[in-house]
Amino acid sequence: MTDKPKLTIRLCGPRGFCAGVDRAIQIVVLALKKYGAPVYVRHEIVHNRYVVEGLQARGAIFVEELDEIPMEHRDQPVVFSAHGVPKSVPEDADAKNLFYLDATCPLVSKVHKQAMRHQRLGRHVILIGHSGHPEVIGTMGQLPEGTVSLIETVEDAEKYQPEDAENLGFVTQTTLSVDDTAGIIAKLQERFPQLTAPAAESICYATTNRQEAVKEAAPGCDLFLIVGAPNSSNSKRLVEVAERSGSRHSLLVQRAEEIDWDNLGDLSVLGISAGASAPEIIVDEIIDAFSQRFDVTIDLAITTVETENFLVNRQIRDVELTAQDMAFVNGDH
Ligand code: 0JX
Ligand code: SF4
Repeated sequence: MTDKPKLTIRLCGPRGFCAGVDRAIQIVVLALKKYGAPVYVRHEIVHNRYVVEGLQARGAIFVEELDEIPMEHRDQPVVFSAHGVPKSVPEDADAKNLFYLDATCPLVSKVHKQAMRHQRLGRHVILIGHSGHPEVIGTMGQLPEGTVSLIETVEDAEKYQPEDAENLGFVTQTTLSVDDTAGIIAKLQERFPQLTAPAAESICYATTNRQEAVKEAAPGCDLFLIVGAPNSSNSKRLVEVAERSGSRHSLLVQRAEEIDWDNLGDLSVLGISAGASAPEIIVDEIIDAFSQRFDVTIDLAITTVETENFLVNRQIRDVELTAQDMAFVNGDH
């Protein structure tokens, strides 16, 4: 007999690392093995402190701009983060004679290509996304200034005044709310019936699947915890989805130690998921913390199984990872 209160945890699947995150972390680990420390990384490789600190411990140095790389280290590699970079960044790296490995997710690169395609075909590009996010900066930076307009909300879509309403094409950030984005696109299409969609959906499979699983699990939850960082767009969208889909409350949490146990309210059903940049080891840590205080039953809420896998850059495919490296790359260690 246990005197702990009963708690059902609805554990969503898919959750946590996506193929693009897995690949990006692998690129830094492989570069460290092949070229030795330090390896510079422009921007957080993915938006997660645990991952960043783990890589720092292995010899990675994080910078926001290439100028921060000291002269004496300019023969060491620099990795561009999973979120993508404006065209000016590889150009600047070439000008500085830096050796770079691009860890931009292939699905972000695909959006870049779609944006460039619109432009090549004479369309003004509308990018739906969040101002200031590195992916938005990267996608806008594929195109000459003045050829792309950022739309963040339905209100922006209502107010937008294009120069030529007959020649418009859109793309989106990969990590947006599927439902909010559909609303923005519907408004734009209503106003500009000639608006051309990208050849393939911009919101990626991982974003879509994680939102779908949270949607399914949320009704009847007293609380939904999303493991992720405050600067992680896809994780923040999961918090919104949980609340809109019927969880009484929803919170973003980076580590178990952040949980405010005295203010969780009455709990009998707890939903848990994790953003695409959140390692599974932190999900485990949080479940363990609940198990110490509650008599926990885990209900898996699996909506699909993902099999995507993206190859790393050619230059580092010859390097082998140990079991311990693999555990880190997969977020299990
Ligand atoms: O803030 P985002 O969701 O774009 O990035 P995060 O949290 O690092 O997730 C992984 C990278 C996603 C790129 O599309
Ligand atoms: Fe790629 Fe999507 Fe993962 Fe971003 S969230 S890294 S676009 S798979």
